[in-house]
Amino acid sequence: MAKQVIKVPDLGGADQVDVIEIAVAVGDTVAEEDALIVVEGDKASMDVPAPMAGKILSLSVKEGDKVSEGDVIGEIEVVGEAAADSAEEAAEESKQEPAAEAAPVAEEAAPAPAPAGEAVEQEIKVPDLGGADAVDVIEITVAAGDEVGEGDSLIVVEGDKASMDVPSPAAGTIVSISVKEGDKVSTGDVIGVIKAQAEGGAAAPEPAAPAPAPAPAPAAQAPSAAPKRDHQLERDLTVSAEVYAGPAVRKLARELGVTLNKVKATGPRNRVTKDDLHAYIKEQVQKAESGAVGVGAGLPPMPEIDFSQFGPVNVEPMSKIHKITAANMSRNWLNVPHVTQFDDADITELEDFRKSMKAEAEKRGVRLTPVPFLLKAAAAALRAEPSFNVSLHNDGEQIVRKDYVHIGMAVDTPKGLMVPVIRDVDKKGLYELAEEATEMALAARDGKLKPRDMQGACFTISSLGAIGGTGFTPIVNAPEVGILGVSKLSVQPVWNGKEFVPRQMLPLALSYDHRAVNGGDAGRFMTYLVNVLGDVRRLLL
Ligand code: CAO
Repeated sequence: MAKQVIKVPDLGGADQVDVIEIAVAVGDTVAEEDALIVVEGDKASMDVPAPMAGKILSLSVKEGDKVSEGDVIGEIEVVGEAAADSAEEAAEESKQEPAAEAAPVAEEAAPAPAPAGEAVEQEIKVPDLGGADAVDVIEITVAAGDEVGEGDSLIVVEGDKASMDVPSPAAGTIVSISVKEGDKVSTGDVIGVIKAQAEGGAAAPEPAAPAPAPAPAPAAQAPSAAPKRDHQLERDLTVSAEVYAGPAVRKLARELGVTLNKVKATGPRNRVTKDDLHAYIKEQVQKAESGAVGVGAGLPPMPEIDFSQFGPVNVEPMSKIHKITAANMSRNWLNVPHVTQFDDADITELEDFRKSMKAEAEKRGVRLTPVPFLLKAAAAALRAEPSFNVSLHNDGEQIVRKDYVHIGMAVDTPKGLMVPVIRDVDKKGLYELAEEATEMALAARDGKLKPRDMQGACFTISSLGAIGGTGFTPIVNAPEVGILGVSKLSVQPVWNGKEFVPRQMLPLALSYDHRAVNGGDAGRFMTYLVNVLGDVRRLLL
Protein backbone atom coordinates (compact mmCIF):
# COMPACT_ATOMS: atom_id res chain seq x y z
CA MET A 1 0.00 0.00 0.00
CA ALA A 2 1.33 3.44 -0.97
CA LYS A 3 2.15 6.04 1.65
CA GLN A 4 1.99 9.76 1.07
CA VAL A 5 3.01 12.69 3.23
CA ILE A 6 0.32 15.23 3.95
CA LYS A 7 1.35 18.83 3.50
CA VAL A 8 -0.23 22.17 4.39
CA PRO A 9 -1.73 23.54 1.15
CA ASP A 10 -1.58 27.09 -0.20
CA LEU A 11 -2.69 29.33 2.68
CA GLY A 12 -3.39 32.29 0.45
CA GLY A 13 -0.33 34.20 1.56
CA ALA A 14 -0.76 33.55 5.30
CA ASP A 15 2.29 32.28 7.13
CA GLN A 16 2.94 30.61 10.47
CA VAL A 17 -0.74 29.97 11.17
CA ASP A 18 -1.88 28.26 14.37
CA VAL A 19 -3.09 24.66 14.43
CA ILE A 20 -6.33 25.12 16.36
CA GLU A 21 -7.90 21.70 15.92
CA ILE A 22 -6.85 18.13 15.10
CA ALA A 23 -9.92 16.62 13.44
CA VAL A 24 -8.62 13.03 12.98
CA ALA A 25 -6.55 10.45 14.88
CA VAL A 26 -3.91 7.99 13.74
CA GLY A 27 -5.68 4.92 12.32
CA ASP A 28 -8.72 6.88 11.12
CA THR A 29 -9.98 6.21 7.62
CA VAL A 30 -10.77 9.39 5.78
CA ALA A 31 -12.27 10.32 2.44
CA GLU A 32 -10.52 12.65 0.06
CA GLU A 33 -11.06 16.28 1.12
CA ASP A 34 -12.07 15.36 4.70
CA ALA A 35 -10.78 17.93 7.17
CA LEU A 36 -7.65 16.66 8.94
CA ILE A 37 -6.60 19.69 10.93
CA VAL A 38 -7.92 23.22 11.24
CA VAL A 39 -5.50 26.12 11.06
CA GLU A 40 -6.15 29.72 11.93
CA GLY A 41 -4.40 32.85 10.74
CA ASP A 42 -4.90 36.36 12.13
CA LYS A 43 -8.32 36.77 10.64
CA ALA A 44 -9.67 33.47 9.38
CA SER A 45 -9.44 29.75 9.89
CA MET A 46 -9.45 26.94 7.32
CA ASP A 47 -9.32 23.15 7.12
CA VAL A 48 -6.33 21.24 5.81
CA PRO A 49 -8.12 18.54 3.79
CA ALA A 50 -7.03 14.95 3.13
CA PRO A 51 -5.24 14.86 -0.24
CA MET A 52 -6.84 11.46 -0.94
CA ALA A 53 -8.95 8.76 0.64
CA GLY A 54 -6.98 6.49 2.98
CA LYS A 55 -5.88 5.70 6.48
CA ILE A 56 -4.02 8.19 8.68
CA LEU A 57 -0.63 6.65 9.54
CA SER A 58 0.85 9.48 11.57
CA LEU A 59 0.24 13.05 12.61
CA SER A 60 3.26 15.21 13.31
CA VAL A 61 1.50 18.34 14.60
CA LYS A 62 -0.54 19.10 17.69
CA GLU A 63 -2.89 21.89 18.69
CA GLY A 64 -1.01 25.10 19.32
CA ASP A 65 1.75 24.36 16.76
CA LYS A 66 2.44 26.82 14.00
CA VAL A 67 2.53 25.69 10.37
CA SER A 68 3.15 27.25 6.99
CA GLU A 69 2.41 26.26 3.41
CA GLY A 70 4.24 23.05 2.46
CA ASP A 71 4.86 21.89 6.04
CA VAL A 72 4.38 18.15 6.55
CA ILE A 73 1.61 17.44 9.04
CA GLY A 74 1.45 13.64 8.76
CA GLU A 75 1.27 10.57 6.55
CA ILE A 76 -1.62 8.83 4.88
CA GLU A 77 -1.73 5.27 3.55
CA VAL A 78 -3.61 4.88 0.32
CA VAL A 79 -6.16 2.09 0.38
CA GLY A 80 -4.88 0.46 -2.81
CA GLU A 81 -5.59 -2.42 -5.17
CA ALA A 82 -4.74 -4.99 -2.53
CA ALA A 83 -7.54 -3.85 -0.28
CA ALA A 84 -9.97 -3.73 -3.16
CA ASP A 85 -8.99 -7.25 -4.23
CA SER A 86 -9.57 -8.77 -0.83
CA ALA A 87 -12.87 -6.95 -0.72
CA GLU A 88 -13.88 -8.56 -4.00
CA GLU A 89 -13.03 -12.00 -2.66
CA ALA A 90 -14.95 -11.41 0.50
CA ALA A 91 -17.89 -10.18 -1.53
CA GLU A 92 -17.89 -13.36 -3.58
CA GLU A 93 -18.00 -15.38 -0.39
CA SER A 94 -20.80 -13.34 1.07
CA LYS A 95 -22.87 -13.90 -2.07
CA GLN A 96 -22.98 -17.58 -1.15
CA GLU A 97 -25.01 -16.66 1.93
CA PRO A 98 -28.75 -17.21 1.47
CA ALA A 99 -30.40 -13.80 1.00
CA ALA A 100 -33.44 -14.84 3.01
CA GLU A 101 -31.35 -14.90 6.19
CA ALA A 102 -30.49 -11.24 5.86
CA ALA A 103 -34.02 -9.99 5.36
CA PRO A 104 -35.40 -10.25 8.91
CA VAL A 105 -32.22 -8.69 10.25
CA ALA A 106 -32.81 -5.66 8.09
CA GLU A 107 -36.31 -5.21 9.41
CA GLU A 108 -35.66 -5.68 13.10
CA ALA A 109 -32.16 -4.89 14.18
CA ALA A 110 -28.64 -4.06 13.21
CA PRO A 111 -26.75 -6.76 11.41
CA ALA A 112 -23.80 -8.24 13.23
CA PRO A 113 -20.64 -6.43 12.22
CA ALA A 114 -19.03 -8.11 9.27
CA PRO A 115 -15.58 -9.60 9.85
CA ALA A 116 -12.65 -7.43 8.82
CA GLY A 117 -12.23 -7.14 5.08
CA GLU A 118 -15.61 -8.71 4.27
CA ALA A 119 -17.62 -6.91 1.63
CA VAL A 120 -21.40 -6.81 1.85
CA GLU A 121 -23.77 -5.76 -0.87
CA GLN A 122 -26.43 -3.41 0.38
CA GLU A 123 -29.12 -1.26 -1.12
CA ILE A 124 -28.75 2.47 -1.09
CA LYS A 125 -31.93 4.19 -0.03
CA VAL A 126 -33.16 7.75 -0.08
CA PRO A 127 -32.91 9.01 3.50
CA ASP A 128 -35.57 10.92 5.39
CA LEU A 129 -36.42 13.92 3.19
CA GLY A 130 -37.76 15.93 6.09
CA GLY A 131 -41.35 15.80 4.89
CA ALA A 132 -40.65 16.34 1.19
CA ASP A 133 -42.05 13.72 -1.19
CA ALA A 134 -41.42 12.69 -4.80
CA VAL A 135 -38.39 14.93 -5.21
CA ASP A 136 -36.49 15.21 -8.50
CA VAL A 137 -33.17 13.47 -9.11
CA ILE A 138 -31.16 16.37 -10.53
CA GLU A 139 -27.70 14.89 -10.62
CA ILE A 140 -25.98 11.49 -10.56
CA THR A 141 -22.50 12.00 -9.15
CA VAL A 142 -21.19 8.40 -9.31
CA ALA A 143 -21.27 5.44 -11.71
CA ALA A 144 -21.16 1.66 -11.27
CA GLY A 145 -17.62 0.62 -10.35
CA ASP A 146 -16.78 3.88 -8.56
CA GLU A 147 -15.05 3.68 -5.19
CA VAL A 148 -16.75 5.92 -2.65
CA GLY A 149 -16.18 6.85 0.97
CA GLU A 150 -18.89 6.83 3.61
CA GLY A 151 -20.92 10.04 3.34
CA ASP A 152 -19.80 10.79 -0.22
CA SER A 153 -22.52 12.27 -2.37
CA LEU A 154 -24.06 9.69 -4.75
CA ILE A 155 -26.97 11.55 -6.24
CA VAL A 156 -28.47 14.98 -5.70
CA VAL A 157 -32.20 15.40 -5.25
CA GLU A 158 -34.19 18.59 -5.32
CA GLY A 159 -37.47 19.33 -3.58
CA ASP A 160 -39.56 22.49 -3.64
CA LYS A 161 -37.23 24.45 -1.47
CA ALA A 162 -33.77 22.95 -1.57
CA SER A 163 -31.48 20.38 -3.02
CA MET A 164 -29.67 17.76 -0.98
CA ASP A 165 -27.16 14.98 -1.43
CA VAL A 166 -27.98 11.35 -0.92
CA PRO A 167 -24.80 10.22 0.78
CA SER A 168 -23.17 6.83 0.57
CA PRO A 169 -24.13 4.76 3.62
CA ALA A 170 -20.70 3.13 3.66
CA ALA A 171 -17.28 3.13 2.06
CA GLY A 172 -17.14 0.69 -0.86
CA THR A 173 -17.74 0.14 -4.57
CA ILE A 174 -20.90 1.18 -6.39
CA VAL A 175 -22.47 -1.92 -7.94
CA SER A 176 -25.34 -0.15 -9.65
CA ILE A 177 -27.37 3.03 -9.69
CA SER A 178 -30.98 2.38 -10.54
CA VAL A 179 -32.20 5.94 -11.02
CA LYS A 180 -31.45 8.53 -13.66
CA GLU A 181 -31.66 12.30 -13.85
CA GLY A 182 -35.27 13.44 -14.04
CA ASP A 183 -36.66 10.50 -12.02
CA LYS A 184 -38.71 11.19 -8.92
CA VAL A 185 -37.80 9.54 -5.60
CA SER A 186 -39.22 9.49 -2.07
CA THR A 187 -37.91 8.60 1.39
CA GLY A 188 -36.89 4.94 1.49
CA ASP A 189 -36.69 4.43 -2.29
CA VAL A 190 -33.79 2.28 -3.40
CA ILE A 191 -31.49 4.18 -5.74
CA GLY A 192 -28.76 1.59 -6.16
CA VAL A 193 -26.53 -1.03 -4.61
CA ILE A 194 -23.13 -0.66 -2.99
CA LYS A 195 -20.60 -3.34 -2.15
CA ALA A 196 -19.65 -2.05 1.27
CA GLN A 197 -16.14 -2.65 2.52
CA ALA A 198 -16.26 -3.55 6.21
CA GLU A 199 -13.00 -2.82 8.00
CA GLY A 200 -12.70 -4.90 11.14
CA GLY A 201 -16.37 -4.28 11.66
CA ALA A 202 -15.79 -0.56 12.08
CA ALA A 203 -17.36 0.40 8.76
CA ALA A 204 -20.22 -2.06 9.10
CA PRO A 205 -23.57 -0.75 7.94
CA GLU A 206 -25.54 1.32 10.43
CA PRO A 207 -28.47 -0.22 12.25
CA ALA A 208 -31.47 -0.23 10.00
CA ALA A 209 -33.70 2.65 10.96
CA PRO A 210 -37.32 1.70 10.42
CA ALA A 211 -38.26 3.39 7.17
CA PRO A 212 -41.08 5.93 7.52
CA ALA A 213 -42.82 4.36 4.55
CA PRO A 214 -42.33 0.97 2.91
CA ALA A 215 -39.79 1.16 0.13
CA PRO A 216 -41.43 0.89 -3.25
CA ALA A 217 -38.36 -0.79 -4.70
CA PRO A 218 -37.68 -4.54 -4.33
CA ALA A 219 -37.91 -5.74 -0.72
CA ALA A 220 -34.72 -5.27 1.26
CA GLN A 221 -32.55 -8.35 1.08
CA ALA A 222 -29.48 -6.64 2.48
CA PRO A 223 -29.08 -4.43 5.51
CA SER A 224 -30.83 -1.11 5.14
CA ALA A 225 -28.77 1.75 3.78
CA ALA A 226 -30.47 4.42 5.89
CA PRO A 227 -27.70 6.92 6.63
CA LYS A 228 -26.93 7.90 10.16
CA ARG A 229 -27.29 11.63 9.63
CA ASP A 230 -31.02 11.94 8.94
CA HIS A 231 -31.47 14.76 11.44
CA GLN A 232 -28.65 16.61 9.78
CA LEU A 233 -30.13 16.14 6.36
CA GLU A 234 -33.51 17.35 7.54
CA ARG A 235 -31.95 20.53 8.74
CA ASP A 236 -30.07 20.90 5.48
CA LEU A 237 -33.30 20.88 3.58
CA THR A 238 -34.45 23.99 5.34
CA VAL A 239 -31.38 26.19 5.39
CA SER A 240 -30.27 28.56 2.64
CA ALA A 241 -33.01 27.31 0.40
CA GLU A 242 -31.80 29.28 -2.61
CA VAL A 243 -28.29 27.85 -2.43
CA TYR A 244 -27.46 24.53 -4.06
CA ALA A 245 -25.01 22.65 -1.87
CA GLY A 246 -24.68 19.21 -0.36
CA PRO A 247 -24.77 18.50 3.36
CA ALA A 248 -21.01 18.08 3.64
CA VAL A 249 -20.46 21.48 2.09
CA ARG A 250 -23.18 23.03 4.26
CA LYS A 251 -21.63 21.49 7.37
CA LEU A 252 -18.21 22.81 6.47
CA ALA A 253 -19.70 26.23 5.72
CA ARG A 254 -21.37 26.27 9.13
CA GLU A 255 -18.13 25.28 10.84
CA LEU A 256 -16.26 28.02 9.02
CA GLY A 257 -19.00 30.59 9.54
CA VAL A 258 -19.40 31.12 5.79
CA THR A 259 -22.72 32.32 4.37
CA LEU A 260 -23.15 29.97 1.43
CA ASN A 261 -24.87 32.39 -0.90
CA LYS A 262 -21.71 34.50 -0.89
CA VAL A 263 -19.69 31.64 -2.38
CA LYS A 264 -19.29 31.48 -6.15
CA ALA A 265 -20.67 28.12 -7.30
CA THR A 266 -18.87 26.19 -10.04
CA GLY A 267 -20.52 22.78 -9.65
CA PRO A 268 -23.11 21.29 -11.98
CA ARG A 269 -26.37 23.25 -11.93
CA ASN A 270 -24.67 25.99 -9.97
CA ARG A 271 -23.95 23.85 -6.92
CA VAL A 272 -21.45 25.06 -4.36
CA THR A 273 -18.68 22.48 -4.06
CA LYS A 274 -16.09 22.00 -1.33
CA ASP A 275 -13.52 23.48 -3.67
CA ASP A 276 -15.69 26.57 -4.09
CA LEU A 277 -15.85 26.93 -0.32
CA HIS A 278 -12.09 26.57 0.01
CA ALA A 279 -11.55 29.06 -2.81
CA TYR A 280 -13.87 31.52 -1.07
CA ILE A 281 -12.11 31.10 2.29
CA LYS A 282 -8.73 31.44 0.61
CA GLU A 283 -9.84 34.67 -1.04
CA GLN A 284 -11.14 36.01 2.28
CA VAL A 285 -7.91 35.07 4.08
CA GLN A 286 -5.94 36.82 1.35
CA LYS A 287 -8.06 39.94 1.58
CA ALA A 288 -8.03 39.97 5.36
CA GLU A 289 -4.27 39.42 5.51
CA SER A 290 -3.68 42.24 3.06
CA GLY A 291 -5.91 44.52 5.14
CA ALA A 292 -7.90 45.33 2.04
CA VAL A 293 -10.75 47.76 2.58
CA GLY A 294 -14.15 46.47 1.63
CA VAL A 295 -13.87 42.92 2.97
CA GLY A 296 -17.35 41.56 3.48
CA ALA A 297 -19.01 44.65 2.08
CA GLY A 298 -18.87 43.43 -1.49
CA LEU A 299 -16.72 46.43 -2.38
CA PRO A 300 -13.83 46.17 -4.78
CA PRO A 301 -10.55 46.43 -2.86
CA MET A 302 -8.62 49.68 -3.07
CA PRO A 303 -5.76 49.54 -5.56
CA GLU A 304 -2.26 49.33 -4.15
CA ILE A 305 -0.39 52.52 -4.95
CA ASP A 306 3.29 53.30 -4.68
CA PHE A 307 3.14 57.00 -3.78
CA SER A 308 6.90 57.42 -4.12
CA GLN A 309 6.43 57.39 -7.90
CA PHE A 310 4.80 60.84 -7.53
CA GLY A 311 7.31 62.40 -5.13
CA PRO A 312 9.19 61.94 -1.86
CA VAL A 313 7.17 60.20 0.86
CA ASN A 314 7.71 58.94 4.38
CA VAL A 315 5.61 55.90 5.31
CA GLU A 316 5.03 55.50 9.05
CA PRO A 317 2.86 53.16 11.13
CA MET A 318 -0.52 54.41 12.32
CA SER A 319 -1.05 54.68 16.09
CA LYS A 320 -3.26 52.06 17.70
CA ILE A 321 -5.96 54.67 18.33
CA HIS A 322 -5.79 55.81 14.73
CA LYS A 323 -6.22 52.22 13.51
CA ILE A 324 -9.18 51.61 15.83
CA THR A 325 -10.76 54.89 14.71
CA ALA A 326 -10.27 53.97 11.05
CA ALA A 327 -11.94 50.58 11.57
CA ASN A 328 -14.82 52.12 13.54
CA MET A 329 -15.35 54.81 10.93
CA SER A 330 -15.52 52.25 8.11
CA ARG A 331 -17.86 50.05 10.12
CA ASN A 332 -20.17 52.93 11.04
CA TRP A 333 -20.09 54.54 7.61
CA LEU A 334 -20.98 51.25 5.91
CA ASN A 335 -23.54 50.01 8.43
CA VAL A 336 -25.42 53.13 9.42
CA PRO A 337 -27.62 54.84 6.83
CA HIS A 338 -26.73 58.44 7.59
CA VAL A 339 -28.83 61.54 7.13
CA THR A 340 -27.37 64.91 8.08
CA GLN A 341 -29.60 67.84 8.90
CA PHE A 342 -28.26 71.39 9.09
CA ASP A 343 -29.34 74.45 11.03
CA ASP A 344 -27.85 77.58 12.56
CA ALA A 345 -28.49 78.47 16.19
CA ASP A 346 -28.62 82.14 17.08
CA ILE A 347 -26.43 82.17 20.20
CA THR A 348 -26.05 85.96 20.50
CA GLU A 349 -27.63 86.01 23.97
CA LEU A 350 -25.90 82.79 25.00
CA GLU A 351 -22.54 84.32 24.09
CA ASP A 352 -23.38 87.52 26.02
CA PHE A 353 -24.29 85.44 29.04
CA ARG A 354 -21.23 83.17 28.67
CA LYS A 355 -18.86 86.11 28.45
CA SER A 356 -20.52 87.79 31.45
CA MET A 357 -19.93 84.60 33.45
CA LYS A 358 -16.34 83.95 32.31
CA ALA A 359 -14.64 85.89 35.10
CA GLU A 360 -16.73 84.20 37.75
CA ALA A 361 -16.04 80.82 36.15
CA GLU A 362 -12.31 81.46 36.11
CA LYS A 363 -12.38 82.27 39.84
CA ARG A 364 -13.81 78.79 40.29
CA GLY A 365 -11.01 77.43 38.12
CA VAL A 366 -13.40 76.58 35.25
CA ARG A 367 -13.20 77.51 31.51
CA LEU A 368 -16.66 78.36 30.26
CA THR A 369 -16.51 77.66 26.49
CA PRO A 370 -19.60 76.98 24.32
CA VAL A 371 -19.11 73.21 24.83
CA PRO A 372 -20.80 72.92 28.29
CA PHE A 373 -23.78 74.89 26.90
CA LEU A 374 -23.98 72.51 23.94
CA LEU A 375 -23.85 69.52 26.28
CA LYS A 376 -26.60 70.94 28.49
CA ALA A 377 -28.79 71.90 25.53
CA ALA A 378 -28.37 68.49 23.85
CA ALA A 379 -29.28 66.74 27.13
CA ALA A 380 -32.42 68.87 27.40
CA ALA A 381 -33.33 68.03 23.79
CA LEU A 382 -32.82 64.28 24.40
CA ARG A 383 -35.15 64.51 27.42
CA ALA A 384 -37.70 66.63 25.54
CA GLU A 385 -37.69 64.33 22.49
CA PRO A 386 -37.31 60.83 23.97
CA SER A 387 -38.05 59.26 20.58
CA PHE A 388 -34.56 60.46 19.63
CA ASN A 389 -32.87 59.00 22.73
CA VAL A 390 -32.76 55.49 21.28
CA SER A 391 -30.49 52.89 19.71
CA LEU A 392 -31.19 50.20 17.19
CA HIS A 393 -30.90 46.81 18.90
CA ASN A 394 -28.22 44.43 17.60
CA ASP A 395 -30.88 42.14 16.17
CA GLY A 396 -32.15 44.96 13.97
CA GLU A 397 -35.68 44.24 15.14
CA GLN A 398 -35.98 46.18 18.37
CA ILE A 399 -35.48 49.75 19.51
CA VAL A 400 -33.73 50.41 22.81
CA ARG A 401 -35.27 53.47 24.55
CA LYS A 402 -32.96 55.05 27.10
CA ASP A 403 -33.88 56.64 30.37
CA TYR A 404 -30.44 58.11 30.89
CA VAL A 405 -28.57 60.89 29.15
CA HIS A 406 -24.86 60.24 28.65
CA ILE A 407 -23.13 62.31 25.97
CA GLY A 408 -19.79 61.71 24.25
CA MET A 409 -17.42 64.58 23.47
CA ALA A 410 -15.00 64.18 20.57
CA VAL A 411 -11.48 65.21 21.61
CA ASP A 412 -8.65 65.80 19.19
CA THR A 413 -5.46 64.33 20.73
CA PRO A 414 -1.94 63.94 19.33
CA LYS A 415 -2.49 60.17 19.21
CA GLY A 416 -5.85 60.41 17.47
CA LEU A 417 -9.53 60.99 18.05
CA MET A 418 -10.96 59.95 21.45
CA VAL A 419 -14.54 60.24 22.64
CA PRO A 420 -14.87 60.36 26.46
CA VAL A 421 -18.41 60.16 27.79
CA ILE A 422 -19.94 62.55 30.29
CA ARG A 423 -22.61 60.74 32.28
CA ASP A 424 -26.02 62.05 33.38
CA VAL A 425 -25.52 65.35 31.60
CA ASP A 426 -29.15 66.30 32.22
CA LYS A 427 -28.56 66.22 35.99
CA LYS A 428 -25.45 68.42 36.02
CA GLY A 429 -25.02 72.19 36.09
CA LEU A 430 -22.99 74.26 33.63
CA TYR A 431 -19.97 74.66 35.89
CA GLU A 432 -19.92 70.97 36.68
CA LEU A 433 -20.13 70.14 32.97
CA ALA A 434 -17.40 72.66 32.10
CA GLU A 435 -15.14 71.13 34.74
CA GLU A 436 -15.83 67.58 33.66
CA ALA A 437 -15.39 68.41 29.96
CA THR A 438 -11.99 69.95 30.71
CA GLU A 439 -10.93 66.99 32.87
CA MET A 440 -12.04 64.49 30.24
CA ALA A 441 -10.26 66.36 27.43
CA LEU A 442 -7.06 66.46 29.52
CA ALA A 443 -7.34 62.76 30.39
CA ALA A 444 -7.86 61.97 26.69
CA ARG A 445 -4.80 63.99 25.67
CA ASP A 446 -2.70 62.39 28.46
CA GLY A 447 -3.86 58.89 27.42
CA LYS A 448 -5.46 58.34 30.85
CA LEU A 449 -9.00 57.43 29.80
CA LYS A 450 -10.24 54.02 30.89
CA PRO A 451 -12.38 51.91 28.53
CA ARG A 452 -15.47 52.63 30.66
CA ASP A 453 -14.88 56.39 30.29
CA MET A 454 -15.57 55.93 26.56
CA GLN A 455 -18.65 53.74 26.74
CA GLY A 456 -22.38 54.18 27.08
CA ALA A 457 -23.07 57.45 25.26
CA CYS A 458 -26.51 58.10 23.76
CA PHE A 459 -25.20 60.83 21.51
CA THR A 460 -21.93 62.64 20.69
CA ILE A 461 -20.93 66.26 20.23
CA SER A 462 -18.02 66.98 17.93
CA SER A 463 -16.96 70.61 18.15
CA LEU A 464 -14.59 71.97 15.56
CA GLY A 465 -15.66 75.52 16.42
CA ALA A 466 -12.31 76.52 17.82
CA ILE A 467 -10.61 75.26 14.66
CA GLY A 468 -12.88 76.69 11.96
CA GLY A 469 -15.12 75.73 9.09
CA THR A 470 -18.71 76.50 8.19
CA GLY A 471 -20.02 72.94 8.32
CA PHE A 472 -19.14 69.24 8.13
CA THR A 473 -21.01 65.96 8.11
CA PRO A 474 -19.97 63.92 11.17
CA ILE A 475 -20.12 60.11 11.20
CA VAL A 476 -22.47 58.51 13.74
CA ASN A 477 -20.60 56.71 16.51
CA ALA A 478 -22.77 53.56 16.44
CA PRO A 479 -24.67 52.26 18.37
CA GLU A 480 -25.40 55.87 19.35
CA VAL A 481 -28.32 57.45 17.55
CA GLY A 482 -26.64 60.60 16.34
CA ILE A 483 -23.81 63.10 16.45
CA LEU A 484 -23.84 66.88 16.42
CA GLY A 485 -21.11 68.56 14.39
CA VAL A 486 -20.49 72.11 15.64
CA SER A 487 -18.66 74.57 13.40
CA LYS A 488 -17.28 78.06 13.94
CA LEU A 489 -19.52 80.78 15.22
CA SER A 490 -19.81 83.78 12.88
CA VAL A 491 -21.69 87.07 12.83
CA GLN A 492 -24.43 86.99 10.17
CA PRO A 493 -27.06 89.48 9.05
CA VAL A 494 -30.42 88.11 10.20
CA TRP A 495 -33.81 89.55 9.14
CA ASN A 496 -35.92 90.30 12.24
CA GLY A 497 -39.06 91.26 10.33
CA LYS A 498 -38.11 94.89 9.99
CA GLU A 499 -34.40 94.97 9.33
CA PHE A 500 -31.23 92.93 9.09
CA VAL A 501 -29.47 92.72 12.41
CA PRO A 502 -26.02 91.26 13.21
CA ARG A 503 -26.43 87.98 15.09
CA GLN A 504 -23.90 85.40 16.25
CA MET A 505 -24.85 82.25 14.40
CA LEU A 506 -23.54 78.80 15.29
CA PRO A 507 -23.62 76.26 12.40
CA LEU A 508 -24.87 72.85 13.48
CA ALA A 509 -24.96 69.57 11.54
CA LEU A 510 -26.89 66.66 13.01
CA SER A 511 -26.08 63.21 11.54
CA TYR A 512 -28.37 60.43 12.67
CA ASP A 513 -29.02 56.72 12.17
CA HIS A 514 -32.05 56.61 9.90
CA ARG A 515 -32.71 52.99 10.87
CA ALA A 516 -33.33 53.98 14.50
CA VAL A 517 -35.12 57.30 14.00
CA ASN A 518 -37.02 59.09 11.27
CA GLY A 519 -36.52 62.57 9.91
CA GLY A 520 -39.42 63.83 12.04
CA ASP A 521 -37.75 62.71 15.27
CA ALA A 522 -34.44 64.24 14.21
CA GLY A 523 -36.13 67.44 12.99
CA ARG A 524 -37.95 67.91 16.31
CA PHE A 525 -34.72 67.20 18.23
CA MET A 526 -32.75 69.73 16.17
CA THR A 527 -35.46 72.40 16.42
CA TYR A 528 -35.63 72.01 20.19
CA LEU A 529 -31.84 72.21 20.40
CA VAL A 530 -31.67 75.36 18.27
CA ASN A 531 -34.43 77.00 20.34
CA VAL A 532 -32.74 76.18 23.63
CA LEU A 533 -29.39 77.51 22.40
CA GLY A 534 -31.22 80.62 21.18
CA ASP A 535 -32.67 81.22 24.62
CA VAL A 536 -30.93 79.34 27.43
CA ARG A 537 -33.67 80.42 29.86
CA ARG A 538 -35.63 77.55 28.31
CA LEU A 539 -33.27 75.18 30.15
CA LEU A 540 -35.04 76.25 33.33
CA LEU A 541 -38.47 75.21 32.03
N1 CAO B 1 -17.10 78.93 17.45
C1 CAO B 1 -16.20 79.86 17.79
N2 CAO B 1 -15.35 79.71 18.82
C2 CAO B 1 -15.45 78.61 19.55
C3 CAO B 1 -16.35 77.60 19.27
C4 CAO B 1 -17.21 77.81 18.17
N3 CAO B 1 -18.13 76.89 17.82
N4 CAO B 1 -16.21 76.61 20.14
C5 CAO B 1 -15.22 76.97 20.97
N5 CAO B 1 -14.75 78.16 20.61
C6 CAO B 1 -13.70 78.91 21.26
C7 CAO B 1 -13.78 78.76 22.73
O1 CAO B 1 -14.73 79.61 23.28
C8 CAO B 1 -12.39 79.06 23.15
O2 CAO B 1 -12.21 80.46 23.17
P1 CAO B 1 -12.19 81.26 24.51
O3 CAO B 1 -11.15 80.65 25.36
O4 CAO B 1 -11.93 82.63 24.07
O5 CAO B 1 -13.56 81.10 25.10
C9 CAO B 1 -11.55 78.54 22.01
O6 CAO B 1 -12.45 78.39 20.92
C10 CAO B 1 -10.83 77.22 22.29
O7 CAO B 1 -11.73 76.27 22.80
P2 CAO B 1 -11.17 74.81 23.21
O8 CAO B 1 -11.00 73.97 22.02
O9 CAO B 1 -9.99 74.96 24.10
O10 CAO B 1 -12.33 74.25 24.11
P3 CAO B 1 -13.76 73.80 23.67
O11 CAO B 1 -14.51 73.66 24.93
O12 CAO B 1 -14.33 74.59 22.62
O13 CAO B 1 -13.53 72.34 23.03
C11 CAO B 1 -12.85 70.11 22.86
C12 CAO B 1 -13.09 71.29 23.79
C13 CAO B 1 -12.28 68.96 23.65
C14 CAO B 1 -14.17 69.72 22.23
C15 CAO B 1 -11.88 70.55 21.76
O14 CAO B 1 -10.66 70.95 22.34
C16 CAO B 1 -11.58 69.52 20.72
O15 CAO B 1 -10.77 68.62 20.88
N6 CAO B 1 -12.23 69.63 19.55
C17 CAO B 1 -11.98 68.77 18.42
C18 CAO B 1 -13.06 67.72 18.30
C19 CAO B 1 -12.84 66.93 17.03
O16 CAO B 1 -11.74 66.56 16.67
N7 CAO B 1 -13.91 66.65 16.33
C20 CAO B 1 -13.86 65.99 15.10
C21 CAO B 1 -14.32 64.60 15.32
S1 CAO B 1 -14.79 63.84 13.86
O17 CAO B 1 -13.43 63.71 13.06
